[in-house]
Amino acid sequence: MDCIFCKIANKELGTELVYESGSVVAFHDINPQAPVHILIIPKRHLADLGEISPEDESLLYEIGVAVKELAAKYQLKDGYRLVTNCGPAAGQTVQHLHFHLLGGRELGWPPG
Ligand code: DGP
Repeated sequence: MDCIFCKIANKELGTELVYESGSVVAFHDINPQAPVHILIIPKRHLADLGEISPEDESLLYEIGVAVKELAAKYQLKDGYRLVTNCGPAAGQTVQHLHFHLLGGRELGWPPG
């Protein structure tokens, strides 16, 4: 499978990882929409949240820990947003589950 995020997770592209745990990595978004814009992904390929199964229970916890640690690392003490786009109507462009961690500015609501 030709998946750019699998290649990043496998360290094939030299993308700087800002966080890594057993099943998760995180890196800066190539097209940042906020001063802090990090993508948090599972190492294992899942197209989106629709593909999670009971075996991913600890993975989702691990992603939560990654969010918490990255929010502390990047000093997002005033708040942040965690977003996952699922499917074309939501604007998903990379078919590997990822969570956008956005912060460092005021974030409007509702999103576009
Ligand atoms: P989404 O629209 O939710 O599928 O967001 C995909 C994000 O992935 C988008 O904000 C740009 C980012 N992205 C795509 N390709 C690369 C890449 O090769 N490296 C990095 N760092 N980010 C990428």
